Amino acid sequence: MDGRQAGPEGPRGAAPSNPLGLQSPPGESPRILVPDVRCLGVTHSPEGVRPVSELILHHYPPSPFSEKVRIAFGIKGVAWRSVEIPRVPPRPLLFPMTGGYRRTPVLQVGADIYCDTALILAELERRYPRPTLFPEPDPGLTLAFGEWVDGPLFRAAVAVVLGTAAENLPEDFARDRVRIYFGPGARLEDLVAALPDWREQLQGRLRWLEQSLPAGADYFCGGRPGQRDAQAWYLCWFLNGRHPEGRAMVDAHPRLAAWYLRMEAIGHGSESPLSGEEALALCAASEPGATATGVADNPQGLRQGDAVAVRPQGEGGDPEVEGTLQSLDAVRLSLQRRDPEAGTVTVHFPRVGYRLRA
Ligand SMILES: N[C@@H](CCC(=O)N[C@@H](CS)C(=O)NCC(=O)O)C(=O)O
Repeated sequence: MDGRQAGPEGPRGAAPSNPLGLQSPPGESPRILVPDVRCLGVTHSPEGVRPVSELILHHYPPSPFSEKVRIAFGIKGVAWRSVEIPRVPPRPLLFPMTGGYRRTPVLQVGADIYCDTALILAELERRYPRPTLFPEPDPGLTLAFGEWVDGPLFRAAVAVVLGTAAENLPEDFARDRVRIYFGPGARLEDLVAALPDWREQLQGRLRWLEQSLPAGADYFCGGRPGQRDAQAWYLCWFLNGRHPEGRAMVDAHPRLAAWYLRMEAIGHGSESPLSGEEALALCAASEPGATATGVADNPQGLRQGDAVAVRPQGEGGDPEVEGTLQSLDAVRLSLQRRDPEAGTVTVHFPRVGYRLRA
């Protein structure tokens, strides 16, 4: 399987009807349907970008951030390979490729590794432009919406889910997750004690979600699902699956409740399993793809080939990934690494939300 069968030319692909190959639904101006995706580092070509290799997602089924990517695969209708990783490190078959990046999920395409769902979705859009994840004219707002869902909204949901399930959580899992989402000083007992407050924090934001869904529209940006839907979906999916009253919290909002059913029907595209060993061997046998950009002028004065270290911003205790700087611009940064098991790998991160240092 090469990921192409249901890709841009696959059953959900649309015949180009404008210079960017985006299709206009009846009654809508094509101009409005051409999103300015330069902020994603995405350049649409009329032909689209043919995938050179299959999409391999390293994830575990209950992972909410992974669900964001899985539903995006469904929206695009692509074929992908699924590698199931442990819920808690160590991850000895994945870390040789990522250099120790510890968040989930990770997308692998040959010897290119994409970290963070923001970048994974941008890369998916680059490789499979149609149907677009950005049916709206303001993709910057979608990215900012995503940062809000992944930040304050997700943290409130995690607090309510972990706080409610506290007595039944495996200790190492609970300690790990409280640390990465609430910082080094946080304790599960504090989440439990503050549960009534966290519930209100969550409910107030779910109300904002409802108010972001236009009345009469099937999806967040109108008639077609896109990245805003993927963002909102993973959060509601997480609540539904992990909190006894999660579905009721969503269903308390009539527009969200109806939208949830539409999203549920989208599915995950065409998924087939792959072992971690096979994915690592495939990485070792591949060369990273060429990156288009060099290193842009930057306030730290970093240059191509410099030894650098990258980690998510914040106090989650994430380890740094080390490598040599290969490319950098306002959207993404890419490191090259050599590993005895994985070979030469390029590891890509979004620029926003990651701390880069020499
Ligand atoms: N900003 C990251 C956050 C990802 C994240 O926090 N994922 C959770 C799983 S849903 C995680 O990494 N948990 C710890 C782990 O899997 O080791 C992204 O968008 O990919």
